[in-house]
Amino acid sequence: MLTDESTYDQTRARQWQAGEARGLSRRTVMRLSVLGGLSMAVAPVGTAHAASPIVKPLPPELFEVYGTNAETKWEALSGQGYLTPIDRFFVRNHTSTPDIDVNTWSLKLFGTGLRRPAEFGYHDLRALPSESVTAFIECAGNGRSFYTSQQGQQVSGTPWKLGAVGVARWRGVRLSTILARAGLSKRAVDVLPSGLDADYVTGGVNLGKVRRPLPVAKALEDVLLAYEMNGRPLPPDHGFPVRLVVPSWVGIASIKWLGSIEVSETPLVSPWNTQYYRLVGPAYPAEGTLVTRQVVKSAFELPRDAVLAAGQRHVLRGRSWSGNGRICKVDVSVDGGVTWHPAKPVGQASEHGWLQWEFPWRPKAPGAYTLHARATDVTGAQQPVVSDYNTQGYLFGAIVSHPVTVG
Ligand SMILES: Nc1nc2c(c(=O)[nH]1)N[C@H]1C(S)=C(S)[C@@H](COP(=O)(O)O)O[C@H]1N2
Ligand SMILES: [Mo]
Repeated sequence: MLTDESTYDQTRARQWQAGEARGLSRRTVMRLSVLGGLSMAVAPVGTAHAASPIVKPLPPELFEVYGTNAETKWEALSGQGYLTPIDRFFVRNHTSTPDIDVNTWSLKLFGTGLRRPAEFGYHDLRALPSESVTAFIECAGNGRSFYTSQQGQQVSGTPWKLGAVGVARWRGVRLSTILARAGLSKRAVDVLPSGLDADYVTGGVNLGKVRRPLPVAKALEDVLLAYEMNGRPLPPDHGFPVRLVVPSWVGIASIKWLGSIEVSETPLVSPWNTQYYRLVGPAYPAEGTLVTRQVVKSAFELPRDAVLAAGQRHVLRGRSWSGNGRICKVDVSVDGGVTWHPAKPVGQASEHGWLQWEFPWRPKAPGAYTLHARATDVTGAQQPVVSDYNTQGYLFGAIVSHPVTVG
């Protein structure tokens, strides 16, 4: 089975180039100018939507809004517990949050990888054995703006700072449970979940429903069909009535407003694993590298350009997380990265969530300071000083400079 992600990607890329994958012909994809000089339009700000594309309130002290998307302000996590509260969890919508009637909603499973098609209503899912997982959902483009502000590189896409991530407690049914009920074929290779939000149209091209294939191995490992978030029914903006939660992988894998899942004995593709969510740039092969797992990151629960009083004791707080597993160590620098000191863990790190930490600091002299936090995960992966450039600015894992003023 294709559990190893780079093997998976190489295999799929080969099959796709050879015309063996279904879902989008290679020619269509090339016409959309993929795998090469990419030009991805940022969602236009404030057009075409009579109503707001996001249902929940987006007060400026909690969110920064970019068109159909809103990122959490890190200072809004200060004083909060381990989980990101729903009222401040970031939202990434390709179009708008749809209004779905749970009484007529159903999830349809079909495809050559199943013995028979199957359909589950909301109450059918609720009646199946449930499981919970604490996991972050993070946009692959989280931190993208730092490619430009720290590395001087132009990239396309929403210019997120570090707030396109949140950790929640998700409850639902394992994808493996319903695949087993539908009769999963031993020859099934890919699973393609599809959302019920409007078709995504960009640059005059309709790319259809938001959807992205997953290898069966990951689908069976730890993927959840979630109907609860932090103990409450999934809110509309986060996928009501049911979304996928694909722990540790880029947010696009966690399809919201789930409507159908195709299961196939032949590899599947969609624009979201061919045109988007590939690393394309000098450090990568010509066809690009698929993004799957997130990288290591850290953030301070402080506004950028925070003002701190000189001569007083402050406690700098923050959180670090990684798609490779739990965080083992966090170091902080208050002198622009010259000297590093261990931060103190607060509570436990979890495998798919983050680690909270703190660092006491008594700055003596007034002036401009640059804070840095650098995490290391269970695999030994540590945040680098520079992230390899890619045209769409995914996976910015480098240490982020956080300017503050001591006054
Ligand atoms: N159906 C659907 N699912 C989707 C999206 C979308 O626009 N439509 N956006 C994806 C992306 S890019 C991300 S980062 C996450 C964001 O999840 P959130 O809005 O609950 O934070 O949802 C993913 N699932
Ligand atoms: Mo995303």
